[in-house]
Amino acid sequence: MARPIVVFVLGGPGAGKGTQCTKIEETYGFCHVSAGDCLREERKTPGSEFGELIETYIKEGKIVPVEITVKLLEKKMRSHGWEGGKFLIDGFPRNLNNFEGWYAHLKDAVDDRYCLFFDCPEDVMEQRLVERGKDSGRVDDNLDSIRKRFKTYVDETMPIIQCFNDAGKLKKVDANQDICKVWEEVRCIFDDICQ
Ligand code: UP5
Ligand code: MG
Repeated sequence: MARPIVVFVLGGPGAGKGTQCTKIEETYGFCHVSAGDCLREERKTPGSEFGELIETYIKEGKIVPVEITVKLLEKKMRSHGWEGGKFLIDGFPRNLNNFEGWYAHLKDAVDDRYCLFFDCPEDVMEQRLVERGKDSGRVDDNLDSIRKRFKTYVDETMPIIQCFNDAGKLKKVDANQDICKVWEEVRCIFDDICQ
């Protein structure tokens, strides 16, 4: 039975994860599963017992407990077909709780090969998010939430990125370039992965 291939996609808020995942999906046939989108979808589901918690965590830039997130991710993956699938898991795992929870739940069920990391300076990410916030409708695209997201990213997510690096699984991209240039770097990596 062919286990699904998983590539995690990390980087700060506004680094361009979603933008590049869309391109990878179109070009390389990976299925793009955004943890943030899964949580936002759950938040909107009538009667969800987690709706309020998710809303608060997202506004505060805090990381939702993995018991909630990992089930949503697995459900989304399975809805696209499991065996032989290729998935981009965008914006996860964001902290140690996510990392351990994922491996406790899915360790032998998936083939998680790499972590694609979009490296971008904070001032550039802030500018992008403030601009997007003018019409994104996202509750966390305001300066107060953006700064909280940055702090969480530095304190909790960067150590996880370091773990992938130590394990020899990190593929780093310079995300402080225009979208086409970033895409050129991403393509080199995926041409290699998909050989
Ligand atoms: N843009 C993109 N690339 C550009 C480039 N190269 N040059 C110029 N502009 C560029 O891009 C952001 C904006 O920048 C867009 O306007 C784009 O056009 C432009 P995008 O591709 O959306 O960046 P992305 O990295 O995806 O930014 P996003 O805001 O989605 O990042 P976050 O990581 O903050 O958001 P996410 O949705 O993953 O998570 C939101 C919250 O959910 C978290 O803060 C947390 O509270 C919660 N969460 C969890 O609790 N657990 C999880 O596992 C996941 C999320
Ligand atoms: Mg995103």
